[in-house]
Amino acid sequence: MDAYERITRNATEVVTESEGRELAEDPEGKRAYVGYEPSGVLHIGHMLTATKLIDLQEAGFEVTVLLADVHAYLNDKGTFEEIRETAERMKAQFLAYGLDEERTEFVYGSEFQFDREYVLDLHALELETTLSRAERAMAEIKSGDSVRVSQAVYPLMQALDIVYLDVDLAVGGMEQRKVHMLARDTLPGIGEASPTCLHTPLIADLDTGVGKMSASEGVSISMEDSTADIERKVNDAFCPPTRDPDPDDEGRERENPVLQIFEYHVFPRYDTVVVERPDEYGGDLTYTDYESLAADLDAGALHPADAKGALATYLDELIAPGRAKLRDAISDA
Ligand code: NAL
Repeated sequence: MDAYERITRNATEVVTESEGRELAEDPEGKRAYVGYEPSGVLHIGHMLTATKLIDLQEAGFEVTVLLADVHAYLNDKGTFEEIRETAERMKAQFLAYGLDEERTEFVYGSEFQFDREYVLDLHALELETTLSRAERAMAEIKSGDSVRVSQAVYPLMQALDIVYLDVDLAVGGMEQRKVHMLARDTLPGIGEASPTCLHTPLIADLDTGVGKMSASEGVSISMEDSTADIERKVNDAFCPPTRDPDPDDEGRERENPVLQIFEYHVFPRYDTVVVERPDEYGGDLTYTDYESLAADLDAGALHPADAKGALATYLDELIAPGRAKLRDAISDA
């Protein structure tokens, strides 16, 4: 796999493609960054961007993980003390998930976001940006029903962070795209370059295949889940035996979350995936790429129940180290 392919595999888009290709020419020592509002427990959305960070590290990138404590505060996620405590737990879980410790730097937003120079740049960006643009950028990120002034400042700080952390590539889920586009459009107005951005897909709710999986609604997977929780959730997941689940299901784009998790979480981390089956049902199936597994499910050669059994086993193995860290953190507290 060449560097560009590794950098962009499973990504929904790189903005722009030519900028991405330029980075891929010599990725060694380049810096990618991603930010998270600390929440304590890693869920499957965090794990999806983390898998992309692992790809980037394998391609030669250094990674900065921004523990966005001030952003979490501005988005009404608690007091600074509460946010800080959950951030420390998150850090341990990221490393347990497989980020390369040598190539990962964790930074708290509050380490630099109160500096005079930063605050002055922030005010300059506030002058550059209309309130409605800031509000639109936050549509898929903000919590609560009403928009606070803090939530309009939030995307501007996210844009500025890209400058202050001196990164070559900003990574995030597709829900971050409007913030990144705002950054690309407004940063030149304060004399800074537009950042190159890479966006990962959103995964459908496990139980319905509709919408995006999030910690707040629908069924999600997190590092808090026991092996039994994972088995139950995966077993109950929406997984029709064909890739076009319901042709009459007009207007509702239902995805197959079981296949999505194989594609975005399992295959990037395993060279071969084995679906165990008793001999009377044909014996074990071995796959080296996602497409063959999906094709078998489509063709009826792989039963959804067998696919789910294998998925639960692999997912459990992926989260086990992070789950152990979480237990340590909670028993220390
Ligand atoms: C992500 C977040 C906050 C600040 C950032 C700064 C730079 C790059 C990424 C960042 C958190 C993100 C979320 N908006 O929704 O969790």
